[in-house]
Amino acid sequence: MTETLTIKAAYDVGAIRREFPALNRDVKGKPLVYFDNAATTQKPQVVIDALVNYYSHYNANIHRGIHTLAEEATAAFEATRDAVKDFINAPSREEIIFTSGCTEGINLVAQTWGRANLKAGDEVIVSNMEHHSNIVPWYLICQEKGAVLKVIPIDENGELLMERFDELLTEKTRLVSVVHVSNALGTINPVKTIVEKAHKAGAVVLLDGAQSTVHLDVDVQDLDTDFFVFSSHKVYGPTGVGVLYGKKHLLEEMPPYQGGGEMIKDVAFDKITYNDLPYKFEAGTPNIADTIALKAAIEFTKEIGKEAIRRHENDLLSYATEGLLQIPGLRIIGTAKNKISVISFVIDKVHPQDLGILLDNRGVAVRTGHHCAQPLMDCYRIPGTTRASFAMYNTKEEVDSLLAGLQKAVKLLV
Ligand code: C6P
Repeated sequence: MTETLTIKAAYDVGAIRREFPALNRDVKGKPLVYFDNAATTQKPQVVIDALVNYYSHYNANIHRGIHTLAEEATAAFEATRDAVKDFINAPSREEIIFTSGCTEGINLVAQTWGRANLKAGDEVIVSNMEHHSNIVPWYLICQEKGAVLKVIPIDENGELLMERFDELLTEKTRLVSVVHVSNALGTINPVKTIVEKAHKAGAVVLLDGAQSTVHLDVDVQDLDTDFFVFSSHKVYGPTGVGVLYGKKHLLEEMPPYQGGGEMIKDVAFDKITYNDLPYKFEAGTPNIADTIALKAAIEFTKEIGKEAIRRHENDLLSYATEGLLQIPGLRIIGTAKNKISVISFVIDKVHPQDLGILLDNRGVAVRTGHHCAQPLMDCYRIPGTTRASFAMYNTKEEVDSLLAGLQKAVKLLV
């Protein structure tokens, strides 16, 4: 990055924006306002360059060849593992498993840890604000094993009812799997307390960090979580890569997930020895280019500084919340005290999809629908919301465009 120092000194959002080529484009003749960051963030030039550089200069398979290209590719791939280890403060690189994303990370734990440890009558606890990725894998394994899936309810503000969590925890609880930050509400959950309580009850904990990793400082040792998952594409990195962090003693005891090359030491038809961590869980040729480019995304974020980014995003959240509340008939869904920069809302007599289309006509990209969190929508008795989610490069002027678009839409539709 060329302008890092300027950015650091005064949070120069203009300089940050210049690093993201996609932000320059127009949509329907209007400058793009990209507020769908919780779905996926835009990519800075350094990430795009890392991809092009790999394919242009050292495209090779990793861990297999002894030729120069293979060694360069392996070194770059493994350097991302070290960068991720530091990014989430994991104790060791062996505990960082590359996956295709959050979804695969959770499925991996359900299919390996879950299959090995759950039996009939055991209990798994999730919450009412989970993404489908943190419901369906547990539903499947609980069905297979005869285990029971229990749900922590939420209140009207979108906060977990912690006293109900206390009641749900029993000696039968084997695992608690909750979202660190809700994608549909923005709520930051008290995950440290959840981990402490679950551990006291003898259960292990998985935290879904899909939405938290980009906004908060994640320290898996401080959280003391057993498993943590996130996706590269939500932290300014490429799609198709994710991370599963797991405590070493648990990963070592878990059976492999997929079988194939790389995850083995010795193969004979009557006996197979598995590879050491982390490779035991990385069968086949991985997503080399995108994993390498994830390191560029992490370094980019670190250079700007997560704290500065968070301050900027919080300003946008307050500014947008104030503005949205002036729109007639608008109700914010998710009013927790502790929130990240995600605002979901509904407007009386307006369907979120109509709103999404009208906003897109003005170049404003938001997400509409149930946000892959149908049980949460059922809880609020709504089919879906309109969601604006802010990233490091968004501006108050862009929020003004959203507000103007909403004012117009309400006049047209109500
Ligand atoms: N949420 C959203 O627009 P993947 O698809 O594996 O990268 O991430 C899944 C996932 C898991 N948990 C949470 C809390 C999430 O928000 C997501 C992805 C996107 O909100 C796409 S549905």
